Amino acid sequence: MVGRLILILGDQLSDDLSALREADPARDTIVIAEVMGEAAYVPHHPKKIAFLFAAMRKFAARLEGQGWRVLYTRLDDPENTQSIPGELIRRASETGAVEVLATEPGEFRLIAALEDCPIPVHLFPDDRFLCSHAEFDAWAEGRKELRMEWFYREMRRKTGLLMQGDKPEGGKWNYDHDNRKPAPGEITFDGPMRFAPDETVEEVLALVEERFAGNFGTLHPFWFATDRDGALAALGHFIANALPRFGDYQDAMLDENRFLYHSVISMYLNAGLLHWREICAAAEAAYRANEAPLNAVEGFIRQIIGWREYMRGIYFHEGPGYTSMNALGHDRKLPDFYWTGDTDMRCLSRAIEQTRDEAYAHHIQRLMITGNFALLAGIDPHQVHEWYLAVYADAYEWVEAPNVIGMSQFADGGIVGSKPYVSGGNYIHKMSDYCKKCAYEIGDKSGDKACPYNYLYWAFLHRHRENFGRNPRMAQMYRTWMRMSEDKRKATLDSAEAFLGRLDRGARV
Ligand code: FAD
Ligand code: DLZ
Repeated sequence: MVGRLILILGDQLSDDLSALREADPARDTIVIAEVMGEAAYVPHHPKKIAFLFAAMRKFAARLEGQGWRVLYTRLDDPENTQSIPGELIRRASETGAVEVLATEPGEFRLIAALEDCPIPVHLFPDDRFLCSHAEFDAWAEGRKELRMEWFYREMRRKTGLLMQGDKPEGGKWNYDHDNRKPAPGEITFDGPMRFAPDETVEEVLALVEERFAGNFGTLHPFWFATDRDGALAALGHFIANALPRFGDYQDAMLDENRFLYHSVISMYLNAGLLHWREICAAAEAAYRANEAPLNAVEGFIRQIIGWREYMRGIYFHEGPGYTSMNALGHDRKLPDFYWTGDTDMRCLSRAIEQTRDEAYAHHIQRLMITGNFALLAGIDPHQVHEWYLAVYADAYEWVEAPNVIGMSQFADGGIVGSKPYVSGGNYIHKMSDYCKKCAYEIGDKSGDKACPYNYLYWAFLHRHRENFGRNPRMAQMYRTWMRMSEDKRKATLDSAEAFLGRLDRGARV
């Protein structure tokens, strides 16, 4: 019988992959390939590239150890065609294979490329997720609004996680109102588990250093896990040391602490080194053993079976046009400081610096610092999307795009959110200590020294009054705006205009 090729992509590094289940080790050949087509379609952070290449090399060795025949292409292999379809064609001619089995990729771009491949590629559903496309579509069918909370309750029922029969544990589905404490003075968690580079990682670091030196992001020190055992250890470290306080300080931010009580496992989960079920089971077990409170465990599980699954559902439900949506008509260029951190706004410079150093920022930094600023300043959402896709180690379009185009930039016109996530500086001041070291004055609402978030916030509401003026969830803010004196409103709008002018001229802000 003629053998087939089994394609495994860089974010499909799971033993229990649908394409692998279909394969026969006696006749099929696995193809794994480091290619510029994937490594350069956006300028990925060097840590993200190194993480994936090292994890791909180790996963290939693991499969070989299990008895699979693996054809692995290294980036610097002279025969490398530098694209996934190109490698499939090359490997097919080497092996005589006439078809390819693959698990569905997480980006429409690559799905289309595989569909156009001259060799037939059979795509199997990516069932490493809890909710299939068909199940999400059925849930969405006929609903006026696709709100995450309702979807999440379905997923709780489906999994039985934190359930007492058909009732939610503790009587409530969602403990979010307990999860908004500002940053405490002292953090008792010293951050994610760090892994010293081994020989495979060192080899990849040298390659990435040579080939991707111009990309935004620092490669060293490189501390990510690059195999399943490491990822499991990092998960255990979080569950034992940080989960109990995850809920309380989920929305907090600190100038000197990059991780607070966050798990920092998204890059492992999204690459396939961890599975949602084992993560949620570990969190639930900590609750049942009285080692973590309900607000923390519910909040954490909600991120994974709620937000994560919901975002993927939205991406595939909305289709390839989603990333081009621009409901608010924003067209300003992404400021250069997103690539340097060179801004006097302390919160932005710190969030961007840590993104540069770690290929990581936690949710509130992504949403309320970099995302909030881009939305208030009217930046082109496609440029914002490409930035997020490039700079974070956990970024793939299926999860990044609904978070950016939908949740953060409201460019989808309200598919993900019922109102835009915008705030003035006061929210940042309340939830962080950035403002203490900022060159701008958080208490000033207009003028050269005022925190730009303050006046940009009102200018955004004013600019989009036709869109949001009748939104009941925003009525209070519009009433506050209209109660301000005309002089105050004018000073606010003038400050915003002057600031945006400076931004457009490329002046330091
Ligand atoms: P924790 O705070 O410890 O949360 C636990 C897990 O829950 C995460 O590991 C992640 O798997 C999941 N999760 C939490 N929130 C979300 C969410 N909104 N959507 C999907 N999963 C979620 N997450 C990505 O995985 N990839 C992205 O490219 C990405 N881009 C984002 C862009 C913006 C503008 C925003 C606002 C959020 C984005 N997120 C993205 C969601 C979230 O910020 C990250 O999942 C989280 O910061 C990862 O860090 P952590 O592992 O420490 O998460
Ligand atoms: C992100 C990424 C990078 C940087 N490099 C590769 C690669 O060389 N080979 C590969 O198979 N996958 C890579 N990936 C992950 C893919 O881009 C990812 O599979 C698609 O974007 C679909 O989610």
